[in-house]
Amino acid sequence: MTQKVFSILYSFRRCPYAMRARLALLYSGIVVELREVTLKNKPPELLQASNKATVPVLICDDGKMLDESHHIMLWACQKSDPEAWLNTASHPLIHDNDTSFKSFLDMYKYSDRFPEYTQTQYRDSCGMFLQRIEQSLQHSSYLAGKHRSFVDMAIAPFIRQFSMVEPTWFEGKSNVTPYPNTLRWLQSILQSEFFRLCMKKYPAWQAGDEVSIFPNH
Ligand SMILES: N[C@@H](CCC(=O)N[C@@H](CS)C(=O)NCC(=O)O)C(=O)O
Repeated sequence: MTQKVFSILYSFRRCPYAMRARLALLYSGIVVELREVTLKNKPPELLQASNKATVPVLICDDGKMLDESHHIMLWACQKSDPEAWLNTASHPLIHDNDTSFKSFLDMYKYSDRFPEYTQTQYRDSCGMFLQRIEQSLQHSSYLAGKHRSFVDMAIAPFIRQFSMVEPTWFEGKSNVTPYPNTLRWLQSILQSEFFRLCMKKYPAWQAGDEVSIFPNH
């Protein structure tokens, strides 16, 4: 009997890049072997596969290795794209998310490591990007129209991180919410069954462990 060979995803549950990769795999109906990584103690198999030493890394069933989350999303959608997500795969917001917004987000999250400015100043710097998201969502439920697509899934994990730095402020519990459309959009994604599946917990993997399958319904 031949054993089924799955693609292997090295992942870290809370990493926004790994999240977007898992979301795309889920959307495309691709089942993978998931190897949950501890970032402080990465398995040698991951380091051998990619010298970038970041997650996510996908070892495709044909042996190809992908170590950029955007490429993993594209690979999944090229296999199966029932809602035409690929139409928004080159959306300019994705590039800006991955470059300037991500840098400001890190400084906002870890403002104690960047004492040149205050946390609120870093939050304001993130605000330039958030305003664009907010505007895109003014007349539509999702970033590129009525339906969720590639651009929403590529960006939502990062906005989730932003929202978690000062949740009371973001959700408007202390005053008014600064980004009401973004809050509504984010909540609809985070509360979906789809996202819940993407966030299921897996124990840290090491060689010799039993295979863990993603998604695990
Ligand atoms: N450009 C990469 C970035 C991936 C990335 O930076 N992932 C972080 C975790 S969120 C990581 O693995 N960092 C390495 C480390 O913390 O040692 C991608 O899109 O996949």
